[in-house]
Amino acid sequence: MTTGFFEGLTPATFEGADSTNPMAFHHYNPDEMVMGKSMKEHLRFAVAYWHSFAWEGGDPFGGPTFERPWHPQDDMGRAKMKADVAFEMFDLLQAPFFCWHDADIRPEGDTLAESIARLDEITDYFMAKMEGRDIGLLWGTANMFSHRRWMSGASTNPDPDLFAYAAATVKSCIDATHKMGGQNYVLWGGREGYETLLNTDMGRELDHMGRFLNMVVEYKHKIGFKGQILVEPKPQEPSKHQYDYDAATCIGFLRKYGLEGEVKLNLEQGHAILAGHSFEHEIAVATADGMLGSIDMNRNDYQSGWDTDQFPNNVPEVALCYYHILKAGGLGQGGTNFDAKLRRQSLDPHDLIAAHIGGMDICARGLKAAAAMITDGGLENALTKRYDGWDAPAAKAMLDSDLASISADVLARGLDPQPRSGRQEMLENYVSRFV
Ligand code: XUL
Ligand code: CO
Repeated sequence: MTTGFFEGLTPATFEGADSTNPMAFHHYNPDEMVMGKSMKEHLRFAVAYWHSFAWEGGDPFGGPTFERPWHPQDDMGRAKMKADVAFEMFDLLQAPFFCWHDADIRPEGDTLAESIARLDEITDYFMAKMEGRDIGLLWGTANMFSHRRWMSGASTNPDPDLFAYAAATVKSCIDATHKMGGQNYVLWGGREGYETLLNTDMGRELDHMGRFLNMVVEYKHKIGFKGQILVEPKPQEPSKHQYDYDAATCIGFLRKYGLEGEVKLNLEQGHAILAGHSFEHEIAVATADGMLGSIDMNRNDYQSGWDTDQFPNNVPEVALCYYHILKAGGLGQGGTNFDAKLRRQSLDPHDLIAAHIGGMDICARGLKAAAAMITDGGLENALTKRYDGWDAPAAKAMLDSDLASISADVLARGLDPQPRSGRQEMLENYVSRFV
């Protein structure tokens, strides 16, 4: 028996690019092989519980617009109804993964003990539903930003009791993720930052955050959790400044606290844009250091300047992201999480399904374009050519030399280097042949 929420809808199937059925896949064909792996294995799509089921459609100017039968979300019966609907949606999309925050899936208890007991109960309920279904948990995480207790941060809070509360909260979420066979555990520090430096001891807060993350890693090993620990960069929103500003900042932070071999990055398109980067820039920064863990695929509205978390719709952008991901060997234990939400006027259950179908199709097109560029080798050949001077033994040896010797050699040879074209437009034209 179903809840009836998605009445009239049947599981989306691949109908090909010529189909006009808005509830079918036109490009995402889970079993289609791309560079030796199925699309399903490459993309590892996940549905984000918070946007799809917990968000009620409010914005800074107005309250909820969605009226779902599981609202208000303050009782376990309705949490289970929400889970029933969520799994019906996973079936309709053939989604291989989902992701949650504790706060999305269980109502807050009167005490932490009650909140944890509820988390345990709802994750058991999930596991019963996962039995016999081809779906896994891509990642779990703790929401340590919505409740007022977190307003001054979690691990960076000036009050040690909050650090303790955060430690207990994260422990419960790692336990639940581990129990569900989760592939990753994510920490996004929504309030790990500051509103004003006037009341902030930044050095101390960073040390506390570094120690906290080390505790997370120690606990992971203690319980034998095999998932990756990931941090998610974002420069601001909700805090004025967040410590996990962007990929490069996070990598520096992880190195400073000895975590570079233990923690990787969950990169999000919208966060890259807020930091003044492109998404492929963030992916390239991470892959250059072997730090890519997983991605949150969405898009920001380029005019509003907010983290609007819309479903992706830009094939050329998405293609370049998957190009860098494929070049680095793929997503591994990570995946493509739709950290994306409907617009608040998109009220209907159909909208929720269509949004995901569209996002999955865009990613499939991006993946296929990326694979075609890799197979063709045009960009790689251009790179090889651009750096080919470095193949010469004398050029390589220079890296082990010193400034004075290099200078003597330059003067002796009367070197007068001539600039060469970067060929940017030709390369952009090349990419547009594939997207
Ligand atoms: C917020 C955001 C979060 C994280 C998980 O911008 O991206 O949803 O992905 O806490
Ligand atoms: Co995210």
